[in-house]
Amino acid sequence: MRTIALEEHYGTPELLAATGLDVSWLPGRPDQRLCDLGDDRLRRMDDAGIDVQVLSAVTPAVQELPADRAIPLAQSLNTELAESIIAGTPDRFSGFATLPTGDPEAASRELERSVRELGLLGAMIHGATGGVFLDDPRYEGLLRTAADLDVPIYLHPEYPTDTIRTAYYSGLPGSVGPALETAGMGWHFEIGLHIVRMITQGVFDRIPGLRIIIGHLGEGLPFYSQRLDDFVSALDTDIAHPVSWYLRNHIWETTSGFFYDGPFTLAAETFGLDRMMFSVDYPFSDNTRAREWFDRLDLSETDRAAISHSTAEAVLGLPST
Ligand code: GRE
Ligand code: ZN
Repeated sequence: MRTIALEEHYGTPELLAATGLDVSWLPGRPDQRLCDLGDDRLRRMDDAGIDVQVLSAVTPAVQELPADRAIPLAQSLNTELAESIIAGTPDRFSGFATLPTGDPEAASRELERSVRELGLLGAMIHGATGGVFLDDPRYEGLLRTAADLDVPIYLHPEYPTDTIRTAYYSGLPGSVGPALETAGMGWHFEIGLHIVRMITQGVFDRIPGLRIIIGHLGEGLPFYSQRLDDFVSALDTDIAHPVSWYLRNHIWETTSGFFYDGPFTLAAETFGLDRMMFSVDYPFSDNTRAREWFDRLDLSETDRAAISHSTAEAVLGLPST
């Protein structure tokens, strides 16, 4: 069965040099696989029966660079992604654009160029840029551009600001702080909160065509959905629906990095099985582990095909297979 994976990261030496990103401390040494877009990556995809990776630049991509560096770097990354990486292996790779979100107007123009001229499938945005969330009015134009182009935004975690880091993650042994502020826990809470901020600020009421994808089986939101409806929706917001309605109508979610039956079942119940899509989170998670877990899930063939490829084809505007 065809399998498309949507949260699959890559780096380039130029990007890593510009951001100074060091992920060599992580278990499994993902740094050794990040920049490979050739035989090793393809062999690991083949071993796990993954047909297509939708590639995205590793967090935080260019988002924390000053605009005069972020804009040209985003442009060159997107052009290289489309014209050499994807063009060289179009049946195996697609991609999400990298956006210089520190300059929202430039980000909007780059999204338009990436979709219209380069054929990228949408964009990945990594959390808050310099602590500014997407519900800030300055991002309304960028989000409208995504809706007008009819492409999704994949909202992925990014490193916390220094204020958050000091308040929540300091004073812990060894690399516990760096692990907890990122994939160990903090990242997931931050993206869950980010989505609820967007919902309660009326972003989806104002931009009904906006489609957001999140990873990690819904970034904790399934667990908090009833609580959000009980408390947040009841407060004096101007939003048209309970919080959970927006989860079931504007948000899609992937299995990236979360290969557990219980959270999967809860996510499917909260969002709807028809909004769930297979992903790995390569190279930070293992293709084969994701595949073996997915194959063991108790699903009808129709639901398995939907999660494996057909929902992604619809969300990404790919031909259905
Ligand atoms: C990611 O998905 O970007 C990621 C990292 C570091 C650790 C885990 C992880 O960048 O999933
Ligand atoms: Zn990821």
